[in-house]
Amino acid sequence: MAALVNIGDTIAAIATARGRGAIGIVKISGPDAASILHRIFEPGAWKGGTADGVSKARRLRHGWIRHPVTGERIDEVLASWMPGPHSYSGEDVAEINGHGGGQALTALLEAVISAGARLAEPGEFTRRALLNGRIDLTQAEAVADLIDARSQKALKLAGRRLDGELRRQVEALRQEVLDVRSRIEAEIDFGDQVEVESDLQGLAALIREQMVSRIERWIAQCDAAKGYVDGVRLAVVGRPNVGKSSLINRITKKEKVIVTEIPGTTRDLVEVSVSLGGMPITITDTAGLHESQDPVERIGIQRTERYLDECEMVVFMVDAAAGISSEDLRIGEMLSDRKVVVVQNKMDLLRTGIPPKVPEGWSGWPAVAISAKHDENLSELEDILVREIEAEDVDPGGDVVPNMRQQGLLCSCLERLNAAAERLGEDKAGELGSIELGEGIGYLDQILGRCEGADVMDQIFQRFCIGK
Ligand SMILES: Nc1nc2c(ncn2[C@@H]2O[C@H](COP(=O)(O)OP(=O)(O)OP(=O)(O)O)[C@@H](O)[C@H]2O)c(=O)[nH]1
Ligand SMILES: [Mg+2]
Repeated sequence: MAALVNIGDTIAAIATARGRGAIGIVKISGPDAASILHRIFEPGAWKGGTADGVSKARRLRHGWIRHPVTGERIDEVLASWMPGPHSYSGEDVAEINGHGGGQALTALLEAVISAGARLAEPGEFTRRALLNGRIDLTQAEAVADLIDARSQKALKLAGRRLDGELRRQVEALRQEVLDVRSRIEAEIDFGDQVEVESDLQGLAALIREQMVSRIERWIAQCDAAKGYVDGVRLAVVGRPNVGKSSLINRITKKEKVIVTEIPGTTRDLVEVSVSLGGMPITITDTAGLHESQDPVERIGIQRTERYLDECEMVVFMVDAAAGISSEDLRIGEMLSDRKVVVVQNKMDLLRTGIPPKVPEGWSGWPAVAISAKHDENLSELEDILVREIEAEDVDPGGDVVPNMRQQGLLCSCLERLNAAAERLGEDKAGELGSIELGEGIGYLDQILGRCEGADVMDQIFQRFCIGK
């Protein structure tokens, strides 16, 4: 990525997704974008068209791409060029709309590279937009978050950061912290003089009431949105043979995992991704929990137990027909501090149709009786899962919500601001308070992308796909 420090060259990449598709786009950005396009573009005999190539800015032009060395015609395309600074990267940009499909696009890209462009690094078009001042770091990150969005809500949250609103709010906060700092400095310098009223306590209160509370709200909103952004991990656990794998197959509507009447069928953790209520969910099938002598099964059980620490929610499945056993009670105890939904499976085998009463200790957990085999009550189960997951969610309304990186920096900033407020409450500790505030400002600067080293930027842009 070191090459990125130099943005003087011209880069190119396939901008559309890999695989079959009606249209695919190769994007070129840099000072030679137009000349590279002219070199390989042969205008079509369009009625009313001119033969001067794609000279008109921001107009699609029909034509052909020829390989600059072999002269071979590669694809029939629509091409355009957008002179900087009014382009995505802020540089001269050319775009070639060819036919989709891996081979056609690779051939197009190869022609562009042969004509003098360099293959772009991940996120390099966006990084150039940042370096050219067309967008700020919060907007650049919003682009990556938008592309990575796993739910409609995550998409909306990223969209709100795309227009720079977060930058404006963080900048406003930064200015307020800076103002407080200047006032402390003034106290330190002129504190002995009568004109300056000594009010370090008042400044501490101002930090707490105006700034700390705002950052805390941001952090809480990030936590609330986490499920929508990262997805929720959910494990299905229970004794062997209760029907855990059957449920996974029902929810995914595929024969994803092996189901047999032999207890101990599942040994590995098997993850599947589904969307419930617009939320991305990873459901994990696990090995049945019991005392096992089988060494392979025991490893599976250990993995299940470890995984419980990683997931946000547990579907605890029992066999309604067999009744609640002492093993179920043991598993229930193991789950006591988890977020649990109890599922009583195999209700089709219940002659009475009434599932066994759940033990006292489980009464805080929502319970539902289903038949995974006969597809009964599964939508009720899904409703309960969505409700339980959403119960954690606080709607941020129209607010901008920072992403995970920004949240981490806000947490660090919060610590420093709290420390500053504490210092200011102490006798003659104005200077220390000012240092803490300075560090807090440093974290806000990292959100804004100011004074970031190349390595930090590399890390941020590594998340991007090539061609963005
Ligand atoms: N009658 C009935 N049988 C079921 C139901 N769900 C699962 N079964 C059967 O119960 C047996 C075990 O099902 P699995 O889904 O493999 O159970 P599991 O909990 O994954 O078992 P392990 O992987 O061994 O822990 C299979 O024969 C299933 O067909 C149900 O709702 N009703
Ligand atoms: Mg299984």
